[in-house]
Amino acid sequence: MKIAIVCYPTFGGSGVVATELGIALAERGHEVHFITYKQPVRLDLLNNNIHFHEVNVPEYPLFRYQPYELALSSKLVDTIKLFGIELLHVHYAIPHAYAGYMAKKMLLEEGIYIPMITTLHGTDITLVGKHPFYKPAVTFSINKSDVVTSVSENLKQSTLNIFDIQKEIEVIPNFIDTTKYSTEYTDCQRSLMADDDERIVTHISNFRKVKHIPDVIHVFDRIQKEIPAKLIMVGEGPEKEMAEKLCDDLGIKSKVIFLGNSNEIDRILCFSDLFLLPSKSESFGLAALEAMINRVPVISSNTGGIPEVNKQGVSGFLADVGDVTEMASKALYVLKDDDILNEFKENAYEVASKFDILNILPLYEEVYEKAYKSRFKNSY
Ligand code: GMT
Repeated sequence: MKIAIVCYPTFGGSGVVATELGIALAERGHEVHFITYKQPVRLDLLNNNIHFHEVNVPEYPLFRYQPYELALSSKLVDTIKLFGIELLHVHYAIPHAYAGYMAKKMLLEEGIYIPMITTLHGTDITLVGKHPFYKPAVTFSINKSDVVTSVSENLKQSTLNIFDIQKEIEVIPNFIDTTKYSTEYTDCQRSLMADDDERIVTHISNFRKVKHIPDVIHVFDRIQKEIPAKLIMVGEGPEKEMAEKLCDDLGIKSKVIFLGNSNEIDRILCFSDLFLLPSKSESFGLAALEAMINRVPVISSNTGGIPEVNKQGVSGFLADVGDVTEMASKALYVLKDDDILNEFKENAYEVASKFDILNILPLYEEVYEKAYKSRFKNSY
């Protein structure tokens, strides 16, 4: 099948999921066309089955805001026609589902029907999408999608609670390509990060408020008071400066390493002993899943879809949002004893394996079939 994928090309989870999905589809023989404003960060190889089309928005002084949706829908129309694309999959409702619907309508005027799948990722619903400024347009474009999927059961329920949705929402959880994480991978260069007797605690995110970055630092502060440990903070975002200052104020600056954005997440997770994800809201928690497949147990909040990924007392522990005392106590329980830590590491891997792309990809192919067949009905 010839598939167009629209996504954000950045380090965020929705872009990562869209990119990994496109790569896997291409490996299965589909022709995949990524359409976005920059080559996605996890997409390094283009070939006969993987194409990238850049959306350009020319600056015009009259516009206070440059019309990206307009440029995207025009690019979609042109690319779909030029390559004979059969199906459109948009990741993140805002503004992708909206632009996708406009492209559908324009193409229909020319007698071309293109089914659209919209995958809801989280903040497009729970944070940004529900804002009154966006809500009518988001509701409209979800309802006009041919198939709607959500990355967790929790996100599906939130979507149904927040919006007036007439469409069925299918849950297709995020996934991981287990073959990319070889158990033989030992070139961790752990010694560059910490001494042999130190435990390594890691956090990876976009450093937005929703990630509760101060909780990461307070949990680590309590850990390092009891056992030798280092904290590795990976990512960039608005809360980073505050985080650096907090480490300074707590006198733990020398024990915290800020690495910035990285394309080598597996290398970092390879030497990590524990992953912290104390988010205020999280539809799934892809970063936690990536940690778990690298045998890193997770201490997280119990919000949103995280409990569908991190299993209490098995792959790690969950606590109420903001309960840093409980998170630190469970972190110490996991970290203090080698045997316990090793058991959690193996469990984390086992739990993560259930999200193997081989189990999830067919679910997407199924919805593609369903959407493709919908071309015989008028879904407008
Ligand atoms: O919050 C992020 O990490 C970025 C955001 C995004 O849109 O890229 O992530 C959302 O989608 C991910 C992939 O489906 C999920 O794993 C994250 O849980 C979700 N983030 C939130 O719900 C806050």
